[in-house]
Amino acid sequence: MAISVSISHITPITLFYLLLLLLLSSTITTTTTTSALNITSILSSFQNLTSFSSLLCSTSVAPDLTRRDPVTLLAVPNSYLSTSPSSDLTRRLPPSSLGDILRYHVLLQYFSWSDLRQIPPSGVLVTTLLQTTGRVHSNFGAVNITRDPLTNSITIQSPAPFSPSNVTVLSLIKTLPYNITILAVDSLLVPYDFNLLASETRPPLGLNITKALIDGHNFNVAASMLAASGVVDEFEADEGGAGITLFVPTDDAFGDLPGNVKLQSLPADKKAVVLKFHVLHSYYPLGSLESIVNPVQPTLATEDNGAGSFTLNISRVNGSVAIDTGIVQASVTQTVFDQNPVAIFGVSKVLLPREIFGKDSAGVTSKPGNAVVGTTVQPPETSPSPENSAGFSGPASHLSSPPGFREEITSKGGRYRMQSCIVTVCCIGLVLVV
Ligand SMILES: *[C@@H]1O[C@H](CO)[C@@H](O)[C@H](O)[C@H]1NC(C)=O
Ligand SMILES: *[C@@H]1O[C@H](CO)[C@@H](O)[C@H](O)[C@H]1NC(C)=O
Ligand SMILES: *[C@@H]1O[C@H](CO)[C@@H](O)[C@H](O)[C@H]1NC(C)=O
Ligand SMILES: *[C@@H]1O[C@H](CO)[C@@H](O)[C@H](O)[C@H]1NC(C)=O
Ligand SMILES: *[C@@H]1O[C@H](CO)[C@@H](O)[C@H](O)[C@H]1NC(C)=O
Ligand SMILES: *[C@@H]1O[C@H](CO)[C@@H](O)[C@H](O)[C@H]1NC(C)=O
Ligand SMILES: *[C@@H]1O[C@H](CO)[C@@H](O)[C@H](O)[C@H]1NC(C)=O
Ligand SMILES: CC(=O)N[C@H]1CO[C@H](CO)[C@@H](O)[C@@H]1O
Repeated sequence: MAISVSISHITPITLFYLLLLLLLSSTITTTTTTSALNITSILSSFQNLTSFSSLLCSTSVAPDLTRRDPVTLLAVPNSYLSTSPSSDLTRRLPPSSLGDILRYHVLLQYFSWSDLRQIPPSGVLVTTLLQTTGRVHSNFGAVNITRDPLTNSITIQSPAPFSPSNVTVLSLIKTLPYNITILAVDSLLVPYDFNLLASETRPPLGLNITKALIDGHNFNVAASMLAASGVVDEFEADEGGAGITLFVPTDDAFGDLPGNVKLQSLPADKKAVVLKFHVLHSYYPLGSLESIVNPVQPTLATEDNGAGSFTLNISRVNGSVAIDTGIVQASVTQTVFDQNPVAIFGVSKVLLPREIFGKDSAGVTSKPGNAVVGTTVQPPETSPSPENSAGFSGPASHLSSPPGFREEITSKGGRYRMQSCIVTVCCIGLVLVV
């Protein structure tokens, strides 16, 4: 965005415009960086991490990382990765096992350098991406970070007593507060009791999801929608990697949809987005869902539409797992299928994304007096999408005042909506001044 203003033309109004442009461009920058936490490109500027970076790609762990922040990544520099014991692991293990070991290097918490300096000698327990796969026992997918108070040296190892593998932090490579920190460590860290052989020989499940749903009797509508839209092939392809978790509405749930929700008449691409909104890109057995650390979970629809959108809020309510889309509250009613790496749960309601079915969105034809979907009434989407943040020059079209700030301004992405609200309010002010 090049701004050239000759001095003679600077008037209070021009200044006002400049101020607005500044505000707006800061909004745009933060928005683009949110959706672009690309670990491969961050690591590419470090010559001594090229091998580790290519391992992340060859084991398909890198794409898992774009959907996770905040994270602290334990990276092994080339010189350490090429020597024993790390080199033995990279040479010996198949990509699936190596992928799980690398997931153990992704801590699901942001640590600044000073946070690390304040770690107590008794240590802190931090969950890793490996824990979310359900492929480890108890909390062996977590790490215990300890600091020696005398030398300040930081050691990371499994919380299991007598775990043989440990790593020492060498240096801070990079930190982007409060999303990602990359630390150099002196070796690959092997999770305790990690059954290298088991994941090595884990056969591809090759589950036919449509058939599993038809066999579950209660899921015929979902089964036919999945098969007709073709997304089921995509889900089955995702059975590798970190696995998948599907929430499948019962036939009753489809029957109970309010009359103003025209799910079947959505265009095919939107219908596919709604279906992908029912799937998490990790294997979560019921126990993991019940104790989920991060309630707001990205879905497969998030991957196509950008970080912060199409998320599900998963929590434990009244002893069962509740799923909140912002406009629909559903609960998990049964386990249809659970075999690592695929979990399929029945849910009591169709999970309607507020991005499509929120008030004033295209998916709902609202008739006054008709039943409102869910309980919360959503103001129209005001987050700066590429079209309306870039095209600021055409003022009139985007200057409508939102009826109010969104309720969940603490959630991810909320801050940008807040910012855009401020911009909108400023714009209205400007129009009044002019
Ligand atoms: C990340 O960046 C690399 C190049 O820097 C590119 O090849 C890759 O496709 C990007 N990945 C994503 C998920 O954007
Ligand atoms: C890796 O390279 C970066 C600069 O590119 C440097 O700051 C860092 O100390 C190096 N780390 C190791 C462990 O060699
Ligand atoms: C972490 O390690 C420290 C030092 O070995 C130990 O005292 C502490 O109990 C460990 N914490 C956990 C949760 O395992
Ligand atoms: C880490 O491992 C090394 C070698 O296996 C061992 O000598 C050292 O005591 C371990 N450190 C801790 C803190 O467990
Ligand atoms: C999956 O099962 C359904 C229903 O039994 C069947 O129509 C479909 O052909 C199967 N798909 C594959 C890839 O075998
Ligand atoms: C998620 O849902 C729970 C229970 O409904 C609620 O307490 C919590 O505030 C929600 N969190 C977010 C970020 O929406
Ligand atoms: C939880 O249980 C209480 C009492 O049985 C009930 O009033 C409430 O509506 C339930 N909440 C949800 C979210 O199901
Ligand atoms: C690159 C990135 O994701 N940046 C985000 C880090 O987190 C803060 C909020 O904690 C956001 O404002 C940034 O956009």
